[in-house]
Amino acid sequence: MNTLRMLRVLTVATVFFTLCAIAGAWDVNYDESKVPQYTLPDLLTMKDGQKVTTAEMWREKRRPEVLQLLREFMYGKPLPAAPNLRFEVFDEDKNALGGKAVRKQVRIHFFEGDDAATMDLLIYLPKSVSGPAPLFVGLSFYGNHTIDPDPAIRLSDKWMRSNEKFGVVDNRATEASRGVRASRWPVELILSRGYGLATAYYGDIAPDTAEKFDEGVIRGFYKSGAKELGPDQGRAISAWAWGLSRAMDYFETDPAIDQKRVAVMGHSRLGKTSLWAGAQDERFALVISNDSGCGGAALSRRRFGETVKVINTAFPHWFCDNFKQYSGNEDALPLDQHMLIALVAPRPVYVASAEEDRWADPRGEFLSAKGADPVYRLLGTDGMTAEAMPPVEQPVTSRIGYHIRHGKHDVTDYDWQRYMDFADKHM
Ligand code: GTR
Repeated sequence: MNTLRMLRVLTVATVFFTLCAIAGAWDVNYDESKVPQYTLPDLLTMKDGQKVTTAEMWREKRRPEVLQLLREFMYGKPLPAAPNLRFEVFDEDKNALGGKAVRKQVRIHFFEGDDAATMDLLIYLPKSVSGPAPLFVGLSFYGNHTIDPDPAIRLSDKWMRSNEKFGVVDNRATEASRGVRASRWPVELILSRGYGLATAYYGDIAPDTAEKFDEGVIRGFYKSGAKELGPDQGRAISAWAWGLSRAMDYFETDPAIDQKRVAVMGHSRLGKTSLWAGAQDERFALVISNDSGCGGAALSRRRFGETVKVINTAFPHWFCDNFKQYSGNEDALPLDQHMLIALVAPRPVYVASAEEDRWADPRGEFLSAKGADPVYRLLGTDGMTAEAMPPVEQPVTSRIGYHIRHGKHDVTDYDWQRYMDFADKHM
């Protein structure tokens, strides 16, 4: 064999074995019978072994302990308060969407200085509601201008993942991006049911890449960026959740919005984010997870679909560095995702799955919602009334709500209709 040929064979072999190693290392399981036996940490037992028997004890002792565990080992400690927060309302139209809505756009300046991070909040409020309107708030993957074709929505000029189909060229949105994600944000349907909708682009807060995630708000606090973050400090998910709380800060100043009825909703990685935002910030009256999967509603210990190792490898910038020691080591976790959901108690929480979204482990999502039930009961609510996972499209609407719908990893009108039914009942 000549040298060139040998080199080629060697290269092909190296690539082949590397790919095998990755696939083997990830070893994704989709077989229910292969889900390992596991024991979840008991929500109502303190670290020192004491049993939590009253609502006060949950509130005063165990809740802070659980919150601390999730901060230290998974999502990280949050960013500090923003002392120089400023709201610049740069657009207001009392006759938007053909007269159905009031539209506002607000630039939230997180820091002083012209080139510091800002987040643009887009708000539609129903004109049919007299008095302050209840509202859903959520982050989007491609910017406010993608949620509706309304030409008055300011086009994002921030970094985003290039996407030919969505008109994102060289990491920037173009006019062709307008309305491309409208199917996930049925603005008129939401307004017709008497709710407002507010969105912001998650990349305004932290760009979603391992290389740049600190170029948004994180650098506003830590001048040399990610290098300064300790192993228990939050990264992108923590920053996105922090951003949602800053949106809430704005709502508190706007008399057209009912600040006591703000629901936080998110899909997928942004569903992990809405759960974490709602867990920490009790001003959110209702918390919704849409297909949030691993690191969101799904129990890590089941190791079904995406696992801790896969998520930490593919997205090293999402969770705090301490979480990486649990890659392939789930049984050692001092927490699991039922604890995240329990932090929302006694506020209503809704977990939604999709039948074909096995990567997100629908059963694991249901089981963590169910796992939070003892806390909800202790606090005097009906918790999760379903004993077992309900059939497809038969929603459970107790204080912990749940549905699994037909179809894929996505947000559909079916999901929104159920969220609004649930909000009508509980918020
Ligand atoms: C996937 C990731 C999931 C989920 C999803 C999304 O690549 O593995 O955890 O977050 O992305 O956000 O769409």
